[in-house]
Amino acid sequence: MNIIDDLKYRELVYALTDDALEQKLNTEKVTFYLGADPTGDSLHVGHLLAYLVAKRLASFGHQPILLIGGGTGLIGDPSGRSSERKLLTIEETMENARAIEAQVKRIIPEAKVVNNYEWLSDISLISFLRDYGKYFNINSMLAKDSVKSRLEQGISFTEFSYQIIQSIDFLKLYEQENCELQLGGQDQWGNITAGLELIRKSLGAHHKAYGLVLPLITKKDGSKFGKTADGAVWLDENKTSPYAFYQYWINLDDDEALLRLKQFTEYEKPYIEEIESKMKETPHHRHAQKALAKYLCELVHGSDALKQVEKITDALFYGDVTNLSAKEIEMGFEGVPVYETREPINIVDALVHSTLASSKREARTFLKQNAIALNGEKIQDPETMLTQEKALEEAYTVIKRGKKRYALIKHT
Ligand code: 545
Repeated sequence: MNIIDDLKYRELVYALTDDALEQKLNTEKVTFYLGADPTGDSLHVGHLLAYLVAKRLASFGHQPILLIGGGTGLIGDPSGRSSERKLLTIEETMENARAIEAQVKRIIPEAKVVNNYEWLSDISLISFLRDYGKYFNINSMLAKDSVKSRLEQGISFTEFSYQIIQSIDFLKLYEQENCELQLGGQDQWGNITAGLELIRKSLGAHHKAYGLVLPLITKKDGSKFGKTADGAVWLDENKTSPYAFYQYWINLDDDEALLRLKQFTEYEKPYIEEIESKMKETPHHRHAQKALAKYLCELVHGSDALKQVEKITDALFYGDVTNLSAKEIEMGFEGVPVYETREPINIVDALVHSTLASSKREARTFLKQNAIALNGEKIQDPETMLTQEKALEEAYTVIKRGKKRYALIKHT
C-alpha cells in the first residue's frame, strides 16, 4: 500500500492541496515539516496524531522536520480559536518550547528539530513589510477561516498577521532544506495554503510546495476525543501518569479502539484485521484496547514505564498489591480517597474517615459481610489496627470494599 492509501485506510486524510502529491510521495523522498507552538508545556493525545502521521511518513522514507514555534508562539495562532489568546512571556514560551521539544523528539527520534525563533527574531519591521507583506492580499487573508470567523468578535493585528509568519517558515524551510510539504491538522489549512502561495509568488510559478491536513478526531457520541472527567490526556507524565494514560486507551469501547488502533499505531492492515477478528471471538479479552494502550504507552513513556504500568494493572486485577512500590500505589490509586494519619488507626475509623463507610455502624456491617480487604487480605475483626509497620513500604494501607471501591490510608 502506498502512503496516501495507507493514510486513507486509517481515515487520516482530510485534504491534500494537490492530487499530484500522491504521485510525488510514491516516487520521491520528500522532506516535510510539522510545527507546534509552545503555547503550553505539554502535548496531549489530540496533538499526538499529527506526530504519528509524521512518523508514518518517515517510515515510508520521507524526511521529517519538526518545527518548534518559539517565534510564532509569541504571536498566537488564531486558527480554531474563538477568542484572542493571552500573550505569553518570552521566558514562558522558551520553557514550554524545551518541554515540547523533548516530547516530539521522543516520538520521532530521527527527526531534525528546528525552532523558528532563530530566523523570525531576526526579521526587521521593514523587511517584514517589504519582503513578505507585499505578497499578501488583505482580501485573501480576511477570507481564511481563522480570521473570517473572528471578525465580529474581534481579532488583533497580531493574530491577523499570524498566517504571514507561518508562511515565512514554510518559505524558509523550502529554500534552505528543500522542504516541499507541510503537515498539520485540519485547522492548519489556511496557514499552510498561505505558505504555498508565498513560495509560488516570491520564488516563481515553477516553485511548488504541498500541504496535507488530517481530519479533526471526533467521537461517535459527540463527546471530545482525548478528554476524561479530569481533563485532557497529556503526554507529560506529571500531568497524566503513565498508568492513567494507559487506562485511557484500555477503557475505549471496541469500535473506537479498533479505529484508534488504525490511526495511532503503525500496525499494518493484516495485523489490525487479525485483532479485529479476535475481538469478535473473545471481546472480553479487549485485544484492540490492549494492543493500543501498550503501543502508545511504550512510545510516549518508554518500555520501563510500560512494564511498571502492566505490573500495576495486574496487581489491581488480581487484587495483590503487596509487591507495589509507594510510587506504583500512588499511580494505580490516583483519584481514590486518601486519609492521612500519623497514629495507628482502627479499621472501623479508617473506613469512616476514608469515606468507604458512612458510619461506624455501616463499617462494622461491611466487616461482618466479609467485604473488606487490607492490602489484599480479607479481614473481619473490627479491632484490627492499621499501623505504619504493616503498611506497604511503611507508607500505604490499601483498603478495598467489595469488588471495586478503594481507599488509601497514608501513614505519615
Ligand atoms: C507554527 C509555525 C509553523 C508551522 C506550524 C506552527 C504551529 C501551528 C499550530 N499548531 C497546533 C499547535 O498546538 C499547540 C501544541 C502544543 C501546546 O498552532 N500554527 O501548535 C497544532 N499542531 C498539530 C496539528 C494541530 C494543530 O501542533 O497541526 O492541527 C493539532 O492537531 O492545532 O511554521
